[in-house]
Amino acid sequence: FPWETIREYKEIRFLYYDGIAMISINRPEVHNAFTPLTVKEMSEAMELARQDERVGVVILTGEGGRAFCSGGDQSVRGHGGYIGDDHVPRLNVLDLQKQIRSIPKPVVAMVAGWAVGGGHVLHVICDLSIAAENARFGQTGPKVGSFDGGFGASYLARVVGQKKAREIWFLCDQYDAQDALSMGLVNKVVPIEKLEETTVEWCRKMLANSPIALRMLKSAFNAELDGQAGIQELAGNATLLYYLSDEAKEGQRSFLEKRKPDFRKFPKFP
Ligand code: 1HA
Repeated sequence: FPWETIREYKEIRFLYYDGIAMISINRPEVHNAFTPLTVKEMSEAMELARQDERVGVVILTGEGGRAFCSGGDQSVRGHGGYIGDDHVPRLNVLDLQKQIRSIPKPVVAMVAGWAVGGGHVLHVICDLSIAAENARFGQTGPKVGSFDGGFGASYLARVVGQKKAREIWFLCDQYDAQDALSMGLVNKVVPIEKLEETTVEWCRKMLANSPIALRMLKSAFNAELDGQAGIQELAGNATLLYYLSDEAKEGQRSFLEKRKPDFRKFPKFP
């Protein structure tokens, strides 16, 4: 597909094609492990994708065909977090996780090769995951001295169930694409040559559907799990829809025209 670069970055690629934004981690030599800079760039790209009215769906992936993402770069892990040029320890991938969850557009993980550790959590949080046959999944935290007890544990358990989620974290085993499909961890498995084509096809199906319906559904799926923050998202969408109505516009107009609002003419639905 003729992807165009939206913005140049050091550690990611950020591309656009036909309603789809693609954020791709570009550190294949370390299986797309992320540094604080990688995550900062991904966060900025995610925000740009959110603001860009051309974009209806976001693909998250990694370069090279051998890895989606291998989690935090252990070579820059320091005292209290992952350390960048400013010498400050950070766990900024947690903020990116929240962005993936709250962007009101579907985010699709396109997974070839390794999705492990914090990289596995990223695909778990995406709305959909499409895997190549060479995909390998797992959590490694308890092996390398880390854990993600946030979405990485609780949302994983919502996806695959409590027993399986505890197995994944406690044993740190690796799972192939078929294992992942059978536990509901991915939506589809395809040969690697078909990975991008299939992912774009799925994106196109979503792009052909009502964007507000998709937006409402994403926030509705989140609302049950995300407490007040989830309800805030859903309610924000309700406000958006209300602002589109004549009834809400009458309130605004009456204020600006310094008169009493006339809400009597609006229907009182059963
Ligand atoms: O848990 C968290 C967090 C929790 C809370 C809040 C924030 C968090 C943020 C991050 C994380 C984490 O991600 S912790 C988990 C970190 N990741 C890992 O433990 C996975 C480490 N990698 C591996 O176990 C293996 O590389 C592999 C199973 C994915 C692939 O093995 P393979 O095919 O044998 O390749 P390998 O030779 O190991 O890797 C190729 C190169 O990539 C190696 O470098 P080279 O020897 O060629 O110089 C390898 O060191 C490098 N590499 C792979 N993964 C990482 C990495 N370098 C740094 N960090 C990595 N994560």
